[in-house]
Amino acid sequence: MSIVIRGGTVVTAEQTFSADVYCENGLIAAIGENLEVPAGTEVIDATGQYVMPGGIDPHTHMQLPFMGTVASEDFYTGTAAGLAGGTTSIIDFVIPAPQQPLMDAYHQWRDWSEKSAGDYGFHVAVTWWDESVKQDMATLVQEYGVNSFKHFMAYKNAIMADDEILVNSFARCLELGAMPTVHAENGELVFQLQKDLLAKGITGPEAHPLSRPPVVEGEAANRAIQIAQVMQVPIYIVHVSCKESLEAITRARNEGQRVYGECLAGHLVIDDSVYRSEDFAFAAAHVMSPPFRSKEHQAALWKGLQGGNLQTTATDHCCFCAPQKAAGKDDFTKIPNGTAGIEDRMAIMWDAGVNSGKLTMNEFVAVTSANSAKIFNIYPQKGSITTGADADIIVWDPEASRTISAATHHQNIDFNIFEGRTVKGVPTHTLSRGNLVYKDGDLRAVKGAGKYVKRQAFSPVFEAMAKQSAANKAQPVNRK
Ligand code: DUC
Ligand code: ZN
Ligand code: ZN
Repeated sequence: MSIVIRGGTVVTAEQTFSADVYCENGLIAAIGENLEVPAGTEVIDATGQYVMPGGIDPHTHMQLPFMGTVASEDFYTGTAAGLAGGTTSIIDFVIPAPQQPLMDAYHQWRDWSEKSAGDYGFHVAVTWWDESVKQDMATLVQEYGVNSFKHFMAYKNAIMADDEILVNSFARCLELGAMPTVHAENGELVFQLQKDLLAKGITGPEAHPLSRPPVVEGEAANRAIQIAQVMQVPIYIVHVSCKESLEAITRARNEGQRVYGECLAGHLVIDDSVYRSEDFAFAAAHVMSPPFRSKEHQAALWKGLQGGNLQTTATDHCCFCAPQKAAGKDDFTKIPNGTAGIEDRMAIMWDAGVNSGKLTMNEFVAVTSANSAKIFNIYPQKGSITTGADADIIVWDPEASRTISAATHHQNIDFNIFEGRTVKGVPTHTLSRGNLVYKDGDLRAVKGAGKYVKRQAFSPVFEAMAKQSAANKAQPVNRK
């Protein structure tokens, strides 16, 4: 199948230029003005539109078993919703139960993800530690193309990684050339604060942000970063939601440490007033961790993106419907944590970022695809418009508008945290590996068409860090 996108303006993280883009056999085969293409090639007219890399969402949880239930969005519905919104690849999370062999969990998730409509890969969580975990990490990296491992510093008595696990796992990541990532919240503090709030009779969703204040996130981010510094390993902090953790990242980066930060579209535009709604269902629908923060933190996150201290945007897409959220009617700690966003991230980032002048179009591409591809070592296969790259492409109409609503979205959830927001700038076409999977409101996602994306270990940052460590190698003192 071949498609040519004619007359558009190509926007990548580096440059903006007029060109046609010809796609053949799933790849970008040629880029140039007035391209000559074989007869029978399908033509997309992109006049007045931007042609950009498909979005990469580096943080999703499709059909995650979590907090006594299972996320309602599966790999098909979730990746299909992503395609409708211009996201063509995801990196989801394999989360082994404590004591579950990593390989068992990995195969379980691979099985579930077979039905994906868009491309996908996995970070694998390290939720416990022994020699078998260490061995499985090597197998995952060397045979299965996993190059990142996740550590939950929260969720005590469940999947929380303590400092011993962090240190062991970070050291193993370094040996394997894999990126350690962390969910940074001090799980012990969250646990104690939850108990205190319940004891005081504050049992509703308004207690959720009180149990996870910014300092709890900042402490964990700082600790993880400092452990990574001692271990001389790079680190990626997922869903940075507040000034405190951004400051920890910024401080470390200013010292030359290789620290990366991700923020969520939701954290950039929604504030914590949602938890004080008198409508339980509305407030509970926003329960996710870390929680939405005050506007002051939102402003800081935008500056983090603008200043380059935050490099990626994601969604933490993790859907629970109202009946599932109702499990926490009398106890906020039992509300399953998670919100949706995969379908809306690109439009939110364009509308709130590019339209407001906070981001250039090139920065938009950087934070929605290219930087994730670089950090997780799949660039330029993904995140670029280059000859030979996967033909994951969006054609973007900057003048068209859409009002976001659960009534019209494709996500398998009964609520949309961006409900009623009108965004200007939407995809008119989405190509996934050269297949036209979305066209002007018509979603043509194909179950099982998504491909697993293997990611090589030892991204360039590991080489740079190895050179620096070699120069600083500790030497014993020769005593007579
Ligand atoms: N936070 C959520 O809100 N949901 C899933 C896991 C997480 O860390
Ligand atoms: Zn998390
Ligand atoms: Zn998550």
